[in-house]
Amino acid sequence: MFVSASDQAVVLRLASDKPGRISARIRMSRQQDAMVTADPSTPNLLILRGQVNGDGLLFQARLAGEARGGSLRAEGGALIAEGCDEVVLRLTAASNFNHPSETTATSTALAKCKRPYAELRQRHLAEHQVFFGRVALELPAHTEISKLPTDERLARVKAGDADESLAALYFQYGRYLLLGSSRPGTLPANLQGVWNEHIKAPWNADYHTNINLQMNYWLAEPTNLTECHLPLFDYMDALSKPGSRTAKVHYGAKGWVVHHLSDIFGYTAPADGIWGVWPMGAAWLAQHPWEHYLYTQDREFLARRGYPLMKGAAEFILDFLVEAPAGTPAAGKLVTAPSHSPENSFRKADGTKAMFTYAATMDIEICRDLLANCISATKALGTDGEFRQRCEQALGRLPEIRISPKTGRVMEWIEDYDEPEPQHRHVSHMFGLHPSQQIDIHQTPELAAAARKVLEVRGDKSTGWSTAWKMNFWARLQDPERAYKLWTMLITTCTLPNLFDTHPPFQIDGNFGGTAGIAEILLQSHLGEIRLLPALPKAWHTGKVRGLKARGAFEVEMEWAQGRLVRAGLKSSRGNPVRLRTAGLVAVRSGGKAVKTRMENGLTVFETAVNHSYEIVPA
Ligand code: FUC
Repeated sequence: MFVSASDQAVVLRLASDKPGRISARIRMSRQQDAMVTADPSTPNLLILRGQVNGDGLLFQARLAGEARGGSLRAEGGALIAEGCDEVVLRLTAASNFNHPSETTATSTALAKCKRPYAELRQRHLAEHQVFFGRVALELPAHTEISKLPTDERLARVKAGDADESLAALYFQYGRYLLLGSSRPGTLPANLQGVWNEHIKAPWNADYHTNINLQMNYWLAEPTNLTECHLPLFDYMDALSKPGSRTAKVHYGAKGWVVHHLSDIFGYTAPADGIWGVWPMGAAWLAQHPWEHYLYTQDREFLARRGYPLMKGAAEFILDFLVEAPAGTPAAGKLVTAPSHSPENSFRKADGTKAMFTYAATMDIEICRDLLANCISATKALGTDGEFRQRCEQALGRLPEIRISPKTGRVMEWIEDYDEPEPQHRHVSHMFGLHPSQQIDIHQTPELAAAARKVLEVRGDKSTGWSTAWKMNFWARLQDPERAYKLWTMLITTCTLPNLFDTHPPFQIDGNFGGTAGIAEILLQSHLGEIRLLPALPKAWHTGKVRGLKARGAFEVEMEWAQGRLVRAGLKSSRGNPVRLRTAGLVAVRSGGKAVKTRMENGLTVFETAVNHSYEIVPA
């Protein structure tokens, strides 16, 4: 059975090695809101027709059976196969969400996938492998264990046995899941990807934007699935319209805003509870088109799609920021208000619990990220000088990230409040460490040390996505064994037998965040540097990877043994210069010749040419 993107159908083949042995009663069903009938005008066709809750979206599925040998007939809402050599089933489905008619959509799709089974399968494989085959990862493997079924491997690891290549499988599975839930032209991956099994899904299988939706896409660029990122931009385009209405109605502001949850019907207003008053969703999402540009260097995309989304999000922020009054810790600075640090609370001086404040650290970090990215985008495009100036002025007036004199930790709020829940799963003020780069072990070591203290107190044990995020934090802090510990916790405490992440319940963000974390352990490329094997744990002492992407439009392969780089290959598709951070000195060659390098602050720097490959070996 396979789900074919090229033929937009689920295809299932039932066969036997002996003739005439396939007899089956084949049905379609849904718990509610749908009816199945055989289509009287077409042989061997079942149609499921339904409407969500009786008044929502219309949906339909068509199941067509085709038999070789024996007999096949539709009877009482089922297909009855008797004594067949083979039965092939083709299933198409659609709703009227993005089709004018679910009936036309399903019947057209069915008419299009008439090809023989073998051809459908071949087309499916060819299409899939274009994406999937770009990346290969090998970690220390035990051949016999690698052959065991995944649930058995997981059970062994949960019992404390080593199985490093399970991380490689998990990594590829994460890529597979993104490919299966975020192909160009579809909706982006929701909280369950596309694998929600409930009528009423946890959190409505929607798009939460205070971590979850963004985490779903952290792997898209580094793991070479840039096309899978595109549905997110379509979704952002769609949200930006209702989002600009919400900005106007709720804040009297220009631009567009999204609060902590959103859905495919354009929900952008505050929801759920007081933690819903978090107008930073669009500003955080706007990091994604910029990242897409950084990895691809596609200026056309930036000009046409990326920058307009970023600018709209920044216009809201520029209107939303207010000057903090005299006598406050941020007096004269531009701050967000109201503000809160996603879903966390603090204790006020009188001992009561509160959620609202102004200038929560994450807000300011998101604003800094967005404004800085907009400035870079206007420079890259050579446009919008006036807007750039507005961004520059605001950027210069944001409060700094503060370290608590009391605890030595990065402060989560503008004041040094006590925390009623010090181990809260959200670690929002670490946005500056990852996915942003305002806190860095090499470039801002004091902040990095203070971030470390935050993570120590937050603790390692948490829910699925939170564990995955912490894995990325420790990779950024270049602490290999701690990143590995978080990986081990992710796989042993937050993973279901089919490798789905569990919050609990099943939530796909942890899979995607964990996959991104594995990439982050192997390769980093923020702050204009490329870092090879920045957080390689002892257990992954020997391995190989190819096809990872680095910002600046580079593709990287690496081979390592006994924890040391043996060689790396780097393909430059846009001819950008490389600034390389490696554990020891390296030599660079291209086309059999030595490439001239220079050292700058411990980095190996060299120029590259468009579509040239470079070999990096320990000197
Ligand atoms: C955020 C998280 C929850 C959950 C939900 C879908 O609000 O705080 O833990 O993951 O999204």
